[in-house]
Amino acid sequence: MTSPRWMILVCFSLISVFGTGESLTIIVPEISNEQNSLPAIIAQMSRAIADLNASHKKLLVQQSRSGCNCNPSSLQACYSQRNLANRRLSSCNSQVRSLGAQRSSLLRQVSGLRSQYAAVVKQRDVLQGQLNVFVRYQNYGWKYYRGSFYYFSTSKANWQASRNYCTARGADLVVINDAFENNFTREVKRIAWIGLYRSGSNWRWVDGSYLSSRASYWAPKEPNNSGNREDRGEIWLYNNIENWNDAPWADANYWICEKKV
Ligand code: MAN
Ligand code: CA
Repeated sequence: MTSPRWMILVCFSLISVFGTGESLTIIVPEISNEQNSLPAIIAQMSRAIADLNASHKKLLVQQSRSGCNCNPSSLQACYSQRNLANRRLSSCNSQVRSLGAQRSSLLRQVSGLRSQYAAVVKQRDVLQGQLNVFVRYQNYGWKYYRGSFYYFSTSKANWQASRNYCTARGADLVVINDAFENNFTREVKRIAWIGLYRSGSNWRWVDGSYLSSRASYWAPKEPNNSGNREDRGEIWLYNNIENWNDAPWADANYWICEKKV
């Protein structure tokens, strides 16, 4: 393209070479040529400007679609939106952390509740078992007293046969542990076998324990091992607190069974 500046430059060059006198005749046709082409140049430039405007518009559209506008006030709005978004994000993060902590605390609570549940189930089963025992002995007609069921026999047998009757029913001959139980068993008002036997020079109960002097209720002068053949304990002088006697195992007596529950 030929620009006016370029033409002026040509003019000065021609003047300097040929002098002002004769050179004008050469330059004038050149200028008039340039003048003729100006409208075309202007049209061309107008098209270029229109193209630029079009592409600028396009870019602006693209920019607005991309959600960002580059003019200062829009940028300011963008920054404040970004700051707001950052604040929301950090608040979200702290909520996530707090929820995580709540979750682990809840998980701990759940595992605690699980073990409590297991313990309660275990207790329930123990209680159910005890209840079953209660129902069974109640139905046999046994008497409940202070944690045990008792059976007072209505027939007589030797000590071992009496014991066998009790063990066949999940019980054993009575073990008398204290004054309450002693008084309760005296109510039989009969001579009756109890779970006491001589082992060498010691007296022992059928549960394996040794007779304690604190809970011993021999009648006066008993045990005397009369005839050197008395090796089992019986309720004898049942009207007295101190009522037991030692007697031969083969004697036929009533008996008392006990089942601890
Ligand atoms: C008397 C006392 C008792 C003994 C019986 C045996 O009653 O000597 O100690 O056991 O006889 O029959
Ligand atoms: Ca005796």
